[in-house]
Amino acid sequence: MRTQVAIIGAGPSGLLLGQLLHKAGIDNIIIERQSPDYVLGRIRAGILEQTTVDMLREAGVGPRMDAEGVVHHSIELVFSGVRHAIDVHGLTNGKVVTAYGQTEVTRDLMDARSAAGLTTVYQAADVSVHDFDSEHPKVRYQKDGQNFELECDFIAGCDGFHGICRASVPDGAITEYEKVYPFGWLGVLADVPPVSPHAIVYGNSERGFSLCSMRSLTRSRYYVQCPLTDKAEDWSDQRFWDELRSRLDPDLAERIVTGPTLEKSIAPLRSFVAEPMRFGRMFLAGDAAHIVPPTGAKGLNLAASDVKYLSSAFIEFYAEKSAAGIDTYSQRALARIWKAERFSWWLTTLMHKFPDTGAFGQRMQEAELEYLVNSTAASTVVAENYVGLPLNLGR
Ligand code: RFL
Ligand code: PHB
Repeated sequence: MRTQVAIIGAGPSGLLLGQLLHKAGIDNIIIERQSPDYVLGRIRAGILEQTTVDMLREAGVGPRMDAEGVVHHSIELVFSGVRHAIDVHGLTNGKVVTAYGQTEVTRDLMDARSAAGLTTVYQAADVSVHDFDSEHPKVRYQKDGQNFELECDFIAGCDGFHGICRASVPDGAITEYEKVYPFGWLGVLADVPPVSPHAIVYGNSERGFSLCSMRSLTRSRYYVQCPLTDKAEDWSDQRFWDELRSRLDPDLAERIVTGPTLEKSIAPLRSFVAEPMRFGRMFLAGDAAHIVPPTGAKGLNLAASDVKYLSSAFIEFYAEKSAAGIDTYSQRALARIWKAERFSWWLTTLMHKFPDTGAFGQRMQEAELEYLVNSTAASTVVAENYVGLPLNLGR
């Protein structure tokens, strides 16, 4: 088998890259370890930046997102038991974010891919990448007990944090930066109307962080910070709702509609960057190269911006026979990534209770939050990062 670009991983990065390349007439095959149902069953991101929305439209999967996504003009911060709005739209000359679940983005991209008749090999076992330091890279895998080899011009490593592409790079050719946070997020999904249908609510309280988000006007997504030693089974629905209420302001606590949860899981929080993102003819994109704690809602959006740079680079290579985009991919992508890493780390630090926060640390967080919501300059910093920094950033 042969293709121009072999894509490892059918998460949002791999599927979006595949679609954009296809639109530009570039042949690609996706190799994915899991089944489509498994991929769709992972409840993750919910907030899309305008750049991501624009790219999804460009990839031909705009209509359902435009019909069902909920546009947000502001975010809200709760601290010291009081809620404050940040007018993101007003502070950024009209920019907004859209609530539309990663599951739906993935489903739309999968549907577009199968409608276009493109090949995705699901449930591929023992996937491995070879010869990416030469002009003839190869991907090997097993499917239904048989061995396959895929020859290609380029490999796109879109296989997430635990994938094999980054792990196949020789030691010494890659530098990794990492910070692991001493807590996790317990997230639930419930078919109840969101308590704040027009804003995402981030809460700082002496009991820890909380977040009120949504998937639609009838489906809510809520999170509370929890110890990493907790198990989702430790948390009955009642315990979750009581804990969430205790971290919100009295008005939201009273108005929140509770109900049976459809999903409950705990995610660890991590900041991680691997440099560079290109190794000969293999390129990393999305979670394969970097992780942010979810506080800034940046993970999926960074995956999309990587794919923007990478798809343009491949298009330039095939259409104009120019390697300029390929040669600058890593540098361009990392310039945006580090800024989103900084924002996500800063917002995580500001909003969570750390083991050493103590009463002084709590007061420092509250003082910073108080300053932030009362200063147009500080609110603008939050707003412009939240909607997403421009794609063209210098280093
Ligand atoms: P993914 O989604 O992990 O997909 C990688 C795919 O590669 C496959 N794979 C392999 N395939 C073949 N061979 C192998 N050896 C393979 N190893 C792995 C996997 O099965 C998988 O299908 O990475 P991708 O595409 O880069 O997408 C990244 C996003 O999923 C991630 O950044 C976001 O979900 C992060 N995130 C959020 N991002 C946002 O922009 N906004 C948010 O509001 C937001 N909220 C979140 C989040 C992540 C969360 N969790 C659970 C980590 C909330 C949470 C709770
Ligand atoms: C979500 O809706 O899952 C979500 C929203 C905002 C975040 C993280 C996750 O910062």
